[in-house]
Amino acid sequence: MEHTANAEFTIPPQYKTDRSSPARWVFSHGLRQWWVVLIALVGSLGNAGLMAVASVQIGVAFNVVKTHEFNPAALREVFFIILACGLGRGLLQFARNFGFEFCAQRVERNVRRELYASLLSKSMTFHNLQPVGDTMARATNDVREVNFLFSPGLNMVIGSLSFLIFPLIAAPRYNVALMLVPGVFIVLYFFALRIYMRGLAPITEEVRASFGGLNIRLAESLDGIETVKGSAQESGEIGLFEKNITRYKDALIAQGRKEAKFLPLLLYGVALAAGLLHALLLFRQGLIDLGGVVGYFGLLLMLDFPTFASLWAYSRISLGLAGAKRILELMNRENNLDQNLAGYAKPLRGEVEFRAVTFRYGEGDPVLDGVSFKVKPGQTVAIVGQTGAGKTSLARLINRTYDVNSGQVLVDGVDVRDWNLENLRRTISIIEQDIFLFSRSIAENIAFGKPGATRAEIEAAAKAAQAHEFILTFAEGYDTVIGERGVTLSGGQRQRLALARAFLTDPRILILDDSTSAIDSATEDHIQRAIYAAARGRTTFIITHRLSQIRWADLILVVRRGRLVASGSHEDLLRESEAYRRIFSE
Ligand code: M5T
Ligand code: MG
Repeated sequence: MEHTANAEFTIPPQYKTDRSSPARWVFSHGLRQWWVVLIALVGSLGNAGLMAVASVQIGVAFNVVKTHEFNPAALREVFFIILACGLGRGLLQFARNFGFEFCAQRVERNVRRELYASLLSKSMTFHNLQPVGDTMARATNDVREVNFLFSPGLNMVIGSLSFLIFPLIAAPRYNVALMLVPGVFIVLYFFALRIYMRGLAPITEEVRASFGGLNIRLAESLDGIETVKGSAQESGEIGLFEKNITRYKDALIAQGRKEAKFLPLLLYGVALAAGLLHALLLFRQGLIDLGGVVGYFGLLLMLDFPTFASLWAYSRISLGLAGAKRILELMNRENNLDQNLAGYAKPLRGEVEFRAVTFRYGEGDPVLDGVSFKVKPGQTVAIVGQTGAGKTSLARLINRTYDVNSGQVLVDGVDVRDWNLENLRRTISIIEQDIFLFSRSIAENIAFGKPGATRAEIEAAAKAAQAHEFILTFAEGYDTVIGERGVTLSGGQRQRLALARAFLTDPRILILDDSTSAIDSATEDHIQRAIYAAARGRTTFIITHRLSQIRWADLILVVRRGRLVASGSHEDLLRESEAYRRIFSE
């Protein structure tokens, strides 16, 4: 079993949705918009009803014209009814389209919100395993498919289903027997639809999945564009991309082929012919009049809407459900959230202890094995060791980015798993090996952990972190937006911004993962001073190769292949540890 910190922060849900199946989930979102859906339903049914009335009236008009003595009053009446039906239908169609469109847009927004909140609450293990490109495809296009499911999907489906039932309802007006053809049509229609939808589901799922695959590749090669170019692999990457687009194209063609074989198209033609024949036979027997034949045929023509609209409307539904399935799959993965709200939440002093900690990523070999040490509040600890020794991993266990597999990590004598997670993380700052900056202004980047910090606070933090000077070299100073107009920062500058961030949030425990940066001596001096200032008054872990930093640490931990091979002060270790001496002789 994998031990990871699933406990992240819950963002209060906007409302509860039923995540047990894609259809139910979509339904539970749609139901939230019940009043627009109601408008849309009234629009759909009303529109179809008025269409039926108009068809019947055409039959009436036929009878009026056919009789020998001309009756202008009767004809006028028919005219006004048909006119009223036409105007009424215009309004009702508007209500239907508006209702479904409105519903679709609101559902899309709510789905986005739900998915985003869910993604932010996932553990690091989840994000490490889940390709960004795939997540992006789900968060953008699959969400869009859910929108299309409502409009035009459900709009056309419900609109056309209304057209399906009115011929059946209105036929007995002429003769009960005339229910036969529309009745049989409906039964066969649903039967054919069921088979069609079943065949379509795997195809639309493949359409969505291949699109996801396409995005994974795209995101990865753009993300790694420097590597791709640096090793002249452009044509190889294009070849791989080609494979992905071809797969997507094939899926779409399969969908088109399936749609083309849609059976109701055939049924419709047969129904029209059979219905007309049936009506004419009844006419011959004197059971209905000629106006009846015309009116009835007009009713049968209504079946063309369900037939033709369903050709693509049901693909929209199918694609929407396939999209919903992928979104749900993402949200439902790993939902055993345990953020331990009831957990320990006292102010943190900064004592850290590892007790026989063993840790591995996933099912791999142990990355840390039997690590034990204890740090008093306010001490500065240097973690040294060769690359891949497990230094970064060790640091990540302290704030529960990951959980141990066995043993314990204690902060202030309390197992980190018993801490209220938000409380724990708020007072522990990790400055990662590669520092991420948002495409926002420098000031906003510094204030990231403390929204609402004043400019004076931000500047004070930047000064303490030795960042003030270089920030002022930018034309717009603190308002310089990173990533805009080519503004990027060097490794050393990033590090000082991250330190400024830490000064501002004033954590009790500061972890600085600095093992790979190689910096010129002037900058080194700046950073040295910044770190020294940052370490004062808090427990500080520094992962570094720089002797100058290691020297003044209160405690040095020497990690080798996941094991703690020595610990103590610089002098002690120089005297006692062969492994420690070796690090400096390299
Ligand atoms: C220790 C493995 C890595 C190495 C070992 C971060 C990370 C690491 N590993 C994973 O399998 N998955 C991961 O997400 O764990 O790695 P580390 O802790 O990053 O080592 P380090 O910080 O001491 O190395 P460095 O190069 O930063 O000095 O076997 O494969
Ligand atoms: Mg590292």
